[in-house]
Amino acid sequence: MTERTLIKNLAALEDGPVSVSGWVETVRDQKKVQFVVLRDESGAVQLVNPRTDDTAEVAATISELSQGSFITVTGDLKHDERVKLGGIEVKIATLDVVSKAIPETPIADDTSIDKRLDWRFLDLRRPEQNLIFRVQTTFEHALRTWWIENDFIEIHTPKLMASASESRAELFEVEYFEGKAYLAQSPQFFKQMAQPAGFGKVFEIAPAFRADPSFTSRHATEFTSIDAEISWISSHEDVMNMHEELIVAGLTAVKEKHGAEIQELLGVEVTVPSRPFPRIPLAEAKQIVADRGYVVPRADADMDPEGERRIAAYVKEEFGHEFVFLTDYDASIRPFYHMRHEGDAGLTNSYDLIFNGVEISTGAQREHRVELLEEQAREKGLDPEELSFYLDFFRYGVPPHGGFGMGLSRVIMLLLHQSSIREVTYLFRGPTRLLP
Ligand code: AMO
Repeated sequence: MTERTLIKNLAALEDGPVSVSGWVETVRDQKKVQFVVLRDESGAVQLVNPRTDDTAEVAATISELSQGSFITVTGDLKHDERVKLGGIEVKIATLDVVSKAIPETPIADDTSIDKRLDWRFLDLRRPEQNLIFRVQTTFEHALRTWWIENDFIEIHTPKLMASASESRAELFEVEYFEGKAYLAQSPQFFKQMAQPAGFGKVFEIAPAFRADPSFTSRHATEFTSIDAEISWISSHEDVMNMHEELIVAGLTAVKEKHGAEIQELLGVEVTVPSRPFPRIPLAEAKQIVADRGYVVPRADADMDPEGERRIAAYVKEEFGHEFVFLTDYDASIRPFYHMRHEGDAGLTNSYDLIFNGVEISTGAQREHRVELLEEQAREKGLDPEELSFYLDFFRYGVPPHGGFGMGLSRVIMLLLHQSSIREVTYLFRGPTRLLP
């Protein structure tokens, strides 16, 4: 038997016998000839069956063939420039229906996202979706490669926690034998633990959970968090430098491997950003958008989504850049573990990274002096007793350190100009979605 060839590899073969397997995308059942478009994980090809006495059996099978069925076909590959789909065609010799699909497909391309998610396994058959997850694979692989080349250690922190990892808000509580546990909102405390542990530089790509009841295009209740934490920094500037290098490595790989296909299927040009990315202190950013006609609602608050869009538009116009670091956030809107400015305790050594108008990441230098850390925790209404396991990390010697957390699906959404993280999450989790 001829071995299976992936459809993307057919074009490089000479005319002759081949075997292909995949699912039926379309059937054109004509009087004199039948056409089937067959798709697999790598592409699509046209299969042809001229109706003759010899091919009557195959013809009958094709007439019955439902869209979506998985089939294996052997036949003769022929290069023919007239064939629109890739200039090749397979003339069918045998057709084996391996798994039949119910003929009425529950979704179409114009079905609402919510219904498409109900049938995600069918939705994912679209070539655009397949591309999104190949891009994600390349992006993650490039980050990992960069980290490994730069001597980072990969860690896997537990997702079952005894206490909140970010704040008491948006916390999932689960029964845990006689007591309670909480799902990790981020690996924050335990990636920091690697610093007194003497690991130097660490990273993790893992799930994080937030009991966030909102239905925006950028929030999920479970998401993949990309985290890094490094020792011996002088300020958050060092964290931003590492963050930039990593993003450049990720997007360079994506552009090289998928740039042409992303342009063709999604109409998006991938730009590898130049370094350094623009940096604007938050207060200045708010002033810039105010001068351009939009006042961020609360003076003491974070940028709101409209503010993020506007500052991104300014940066694009002014610097031709899709990324901007907003820096030096007020201590009042940052967690207790962020280090404050030397000489101005109202500001933190922290940043948010905005990509195409949406926050993708938060980073900071951490406070490593335990007395200050305790004081800042108390200031935020936290009980140092409850945090004692964390505060202990800082009592036995610890280097200055910092890091960031970045939402994977936000990066992919903004990179590929998708309307929602639902489109780029393999299986989305939200307040009303636990299936499939
Ligand atoms: P923060 O809470 O800002 O910071 O989260 C970091 C990044 O994670 C992503 N993110 C989300 N993505 C989808 N759905 C959500 N509900 C959601 N919440 C957050 C965003 C966000 O920018 N420990 C700090 C990071 C650090 O300082 O190292 C933290 O978790 O892309």
